[in-house]
Amino acid sequence: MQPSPRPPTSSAVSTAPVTFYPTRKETRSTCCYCGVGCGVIITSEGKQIVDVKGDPEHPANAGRLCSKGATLHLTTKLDARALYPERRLSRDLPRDRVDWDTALDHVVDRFADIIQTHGPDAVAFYISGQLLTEDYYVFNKLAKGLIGTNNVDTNSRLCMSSAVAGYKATLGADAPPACYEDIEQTNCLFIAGSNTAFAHPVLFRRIEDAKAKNPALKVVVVDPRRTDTAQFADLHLAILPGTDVALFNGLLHVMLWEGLLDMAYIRHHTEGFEALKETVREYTPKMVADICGIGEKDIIQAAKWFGAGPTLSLYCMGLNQSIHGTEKNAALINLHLATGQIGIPGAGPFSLTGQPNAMGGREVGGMANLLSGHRDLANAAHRAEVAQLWGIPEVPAQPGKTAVEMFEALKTGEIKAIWIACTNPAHSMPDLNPVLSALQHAELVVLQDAFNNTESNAYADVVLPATTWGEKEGTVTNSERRITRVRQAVPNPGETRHDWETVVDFAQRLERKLGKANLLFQYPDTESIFNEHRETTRERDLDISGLSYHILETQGPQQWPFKAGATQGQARLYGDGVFQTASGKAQFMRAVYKGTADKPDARHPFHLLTGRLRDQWHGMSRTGTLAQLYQHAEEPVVSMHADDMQRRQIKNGDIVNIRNKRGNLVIKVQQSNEVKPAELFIPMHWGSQHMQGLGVNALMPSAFDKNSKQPELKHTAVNVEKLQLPWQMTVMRKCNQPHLMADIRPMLAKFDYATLGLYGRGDGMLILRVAHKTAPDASLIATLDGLLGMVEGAPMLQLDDVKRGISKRILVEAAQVTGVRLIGETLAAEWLKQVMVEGAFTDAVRKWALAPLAAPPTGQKTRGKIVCNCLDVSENEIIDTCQMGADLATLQAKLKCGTSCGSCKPELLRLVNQYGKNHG
Ligand SMILES: Nc1nc2c(c(=O)[nH]1)N[C@H]1C(S)=C(S)[C@@H](COP(=O)(O)OP(=O)(O)OC[C@H]3O[C@@H](n4cnc5c(=O)[nH]c(N)nc54)[C@H](O)[C@@H]3O)O[C@H]1N2
Ligand SMILES: Nc1nc2c(c(=O)[nH]1)N[C@H]1C(S)=C(S)[C@@H](COP(=O)(O)OP(=O)(O)OC[C@H]3O[C@@H](n4cnc5c(=O)[nH]c(N)nc54)[C@H](O)[C@@H]3O)O[C@H]1N2
Ligand code: SF4
Ligand SMILES: [Mo]
Repeated sequence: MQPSPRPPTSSAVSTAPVTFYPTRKETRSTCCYCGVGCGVIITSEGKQIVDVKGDPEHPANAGRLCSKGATLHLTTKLDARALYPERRLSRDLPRDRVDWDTALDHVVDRFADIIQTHGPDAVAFYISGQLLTEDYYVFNKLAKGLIGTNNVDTNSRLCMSSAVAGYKATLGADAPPACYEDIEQTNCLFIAGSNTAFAHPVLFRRIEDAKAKNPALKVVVVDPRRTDTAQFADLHLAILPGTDVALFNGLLHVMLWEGLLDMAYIRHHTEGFEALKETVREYTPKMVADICGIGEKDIIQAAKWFGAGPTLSLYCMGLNQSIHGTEKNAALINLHLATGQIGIPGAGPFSLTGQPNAMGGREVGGMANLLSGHRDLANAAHRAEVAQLWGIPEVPAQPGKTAVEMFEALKTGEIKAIWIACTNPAHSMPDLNPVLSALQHAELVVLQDAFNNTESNAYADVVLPATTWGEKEGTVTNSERRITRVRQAVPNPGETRHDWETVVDFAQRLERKLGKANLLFQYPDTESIFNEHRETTRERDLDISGLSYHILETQGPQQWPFKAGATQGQARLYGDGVFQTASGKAQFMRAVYKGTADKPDARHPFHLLTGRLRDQWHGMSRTGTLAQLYQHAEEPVVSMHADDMQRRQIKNGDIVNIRNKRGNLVIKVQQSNEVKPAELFIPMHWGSQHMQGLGVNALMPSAFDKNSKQPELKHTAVNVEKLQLPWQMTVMRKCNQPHLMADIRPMLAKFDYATLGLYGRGDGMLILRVAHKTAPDASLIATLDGLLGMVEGAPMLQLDDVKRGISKRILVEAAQVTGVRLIGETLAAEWLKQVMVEGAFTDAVRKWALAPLAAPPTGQKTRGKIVCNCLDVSENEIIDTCQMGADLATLQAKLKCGTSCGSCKPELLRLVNQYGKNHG
């Protein structure tokens, strides 16, 4: 779809929704992806969102969007949406469409029955950092306030809980002290376990700008992989996985030795330094270099830059997702405290949040160990305060189950019913096999999701369809503590309901059923929920008692704290050196290096790392519906170093089995110099919706940090074995049938290797790639041909050479190639993909289709992956131009790549460095 022409910009009050002419409306809201929290302006016509652009007035992005945010309007088709409530009465029956009353009364009856028979801890809620603050608030109150269980945990346990624990252990409260503007004011950016170029792209644009303006700015990146972020750095510390604590202790050791610490700050504002000194004494550069697998000189260099400051640390899952994630966080915060680099411009430990409202979830205390307003469940006074605010006798003291524990308890039957909202645990939890068996054996699984194309959907007894981006009202908080309004641009599609409405409706029904007075859930709108939440923050570190929807409407997004009487929020915290601890002093934490849960051994010689792709979002229920977003990384692959490939006689594109004691994964190999020898990388996004098997989480350990309970989703040890799967098939089909992908999906499991995805622009095409030990049953292929509409009588060219095992089918409709099915050698697939993108049925295609040859006609060039998705510029075009001596500016001028959203800029720079004239 082409973006529609834009109406003239308005001079009206900037933060209010603006209407231009009757059919077209502009609505200010936020991007629903990452924690940068970019403001967007949605253009809609009636029920349809037709365009999106960055909000120039939003402080997080000043009008910018990344490749995901800029394509949000193209992801609003309804094909993959959950639009109606569904229910099944028993596991062997399919789900039927039912009305809301039937669905909710069913869940109420089942919950009430289980609670009355087995007690409130037999039910659980597993929710999400992608819910809005108001949604989150009512879920939390439903569990802890009405039902009386603390079994409410969220996917933030897989994401931010080590950051929370790290902040609390050192600074006394869960508050990121810095803000985005610090990027422009710092002299040393210390980026640890964060691939900002991919995961927080608009922030990375600010980093590029800051570096351009201030060449003295040093960027240090700590990441085992040579990511685009790492390649941008002045210094890349490619540590061995899991060794961050040793590195941070080593940096402190050097800074102590070099006299780079702020002893006055340590004396006046901290406690515990003497003990920490004891710990870091042994972390000499030599010892740290050995543990981390890096050079001593680099450790000393990093320490000097960090010590000189001002230093801003940006960190994310490389620190949090670890069995000692809390220590990794605290050891880094120690460095800021010891150098006094906190509370001043350009400095501070800044944990980047992943999900758009990870922060909001923490604010309302929507986790098994937290309570509203950054309170602790373990604290009796906090429990009493919340009980009073809610007007109930008490909040239960028994701690709830955290994510991993919750699914374990579901498996043993201790928890009988689970309500999952806005997350897809059948894809994103570690060690998936037991998780799936838990879902399989649960008495009741309720799934509240906006989409149907998720792994968890198959396990749901009840589906409650939710509104999503562009359809919801409420607020979210981004990484820098900034609260923004989320606004509804178009009416609810189908019978979808807002998440908070579903919870409130359910709660009122449950109150009646349990014979309780109908008082706890009286909310006419999200504003009334926000106002109650606001009350819980009064006098707390995140105090927003001065904030209101009205202020957000008229003055735009605001940072917390925002106390009563204030005219604005606070950009930085702890400027006064007073912390939220009993003594008012920050606490150094003695962090000791402990390594990873799984350690490579002779049978599992590889470190396997996981992380994100630039253009996909988690389980891909939204991004996976848009062909364009597959162009940068088209199919699941494992990245492997050339030395390992050579040693094991593996070629690019070979299929391997990756295995450990928990499970296996059959996947294609891609040679990569981003990983070191003995290191592999697999993106977290691909699951059973896109490939045979469960994806990488079949292999990941559920071992977690004992403090934060966050599992080690970043690392495991595996073996790799090359597979011989000689029977191969590639299918490509223009996507003019909305349900084709869903129809083909169940076939993936029938092959030894299979992947399913999209490609191209506009509606694009579907691509199915299959490999199998021997030729599969003919009926399977016949079924597939039927789904594709590539059967006898269809307008297609067909060639079957049984002896060679080659079968070709080319579907030609209105002089366009709209379908390809190749069996046998699939060498021509890349060329035919390009033919399909361009559409035209040519003589070359006709000749090839009727010849018993597999290879494409000579002289055909493939484009390679699309690096610039906005302007459709491919890697091969960029490399060719680089080889003619182009620098970044010339590339941008000639090919226009990197001139729109800028998400590809780090990669362009890397290609210039790799292939440019001066670099050979
Ligand atoms: N495109 C895109 N952006 C996203 C998301 C998405 O799905 N897609 N998801 C959002 C969410 S919820 C989150 S939490 C963030 C995550 O954002 P990031 O944490 O930046 O992303 P990841 O790729 O998961 O992991 C970051 C890096 O950690 C490295 N790493 C692995 N082990 C270690 C280690 O032991 N030490 C160190 N120092 N590094 C290690 C990996 O190599 C990887 O490059 O992204 C957010 N943004
Ligand atoms: N191996 C490995 N595993 C990981 C990670 C990793 O780095 N490596 N990262 C972990 C991290 S940090 C995270 S955050 C998790 C993310 O894992 P998940 O939370 O499972 O990821 P999503 O696919 O974003 O799930 C969000 C779900 O909410 C639905 N949805 C979207 N909008 C709405 C809405 O408005 N309302 C409702 N009710 N539903 C909606 C979507 O369709 C989708 O099914 O994965 C974790 N798992
Ligand atoms: S950086 Fe991209 S994904 Fe993140 S909020 Fe901004 S536009 Fe959305
Ligand atoms: Mo996350």
